[in-house]
Amino acid sequence: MKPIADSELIINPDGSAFHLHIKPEQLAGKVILVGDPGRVETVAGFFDEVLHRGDNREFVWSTGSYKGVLFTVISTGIGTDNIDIVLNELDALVNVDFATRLPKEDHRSLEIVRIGTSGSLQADIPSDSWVLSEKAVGFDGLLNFYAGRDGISDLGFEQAFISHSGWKANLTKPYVVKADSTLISRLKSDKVYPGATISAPGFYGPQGRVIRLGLAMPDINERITAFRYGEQRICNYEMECSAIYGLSALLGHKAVTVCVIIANRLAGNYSKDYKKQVTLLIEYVLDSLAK
Ligand code: R1P
Repeated sequence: MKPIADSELIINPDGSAFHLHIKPEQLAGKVILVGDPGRVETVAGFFDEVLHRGDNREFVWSTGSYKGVLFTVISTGIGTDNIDIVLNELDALVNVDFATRLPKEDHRSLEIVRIGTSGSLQADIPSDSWVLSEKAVGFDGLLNFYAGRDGISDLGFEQAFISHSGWKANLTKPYVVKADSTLISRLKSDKVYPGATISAPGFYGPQGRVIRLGLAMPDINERITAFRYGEQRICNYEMECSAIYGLSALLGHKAVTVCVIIANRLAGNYSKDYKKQVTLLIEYVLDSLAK
């Protein structure tokens, strides 16, 4: 097998991954992803001890122990384009030998939990509650660039959603990927609303917000709220979950997302103090994973 070329997997002179600036020995097996770089300090504030830290652009990270268990927390910034970078570099850090530039023979699987913020699309899921994303619906199209996309997407859900929503033919086809079932069972409790989550490739039009521009699908949010696939319904909008699930499924990692609802789109309201809930959710996730 030929080594992966310098241009395809860029390794910095200090031996760290190109964007993340993490070296293989600095990464823990349990990874917390957050969108906001400021949230990294909130997570690291729970660590008993910080062992490594670094930053480059929007990617701020810290590795430390919580109740004796090692975690790495990394900010991704906003959007699935950043997730493409984060997931591919995380995978390379554990599954490619940076010295020989060859894939390792033994595959290592990371446990990845995204702790995010999102907007509710259901009347009974209020601001300041938590949603556990059992499935992600990708409006973003990132997964369509990878071979194996149809093998991991729930094609029945996908087709039912396309028909129900009146999805426009000139938009990228949505994909639907499941979270890891073991992580779902560790995070499931009466504190979280389980359901499906949409990852949108934008905050305004792609999430049905009208400020001064009209929408290509004016009633898309009403249709999403009403959509059912068997017992399943779509609970919320955010911007990263689909690519995390899709790339994790293709690369052999375990992933789940749990988000604080910071706005209810039906009621038109916004949380007064969502950061308090984010901090509570961080502690809940760390405790659930450290057990
Ligand atoms: C938009 O304001 C951002 O907030 C949400 C969206 O997914 C998007 O990244 O999540 P985070 O709070 O984790 O960034």
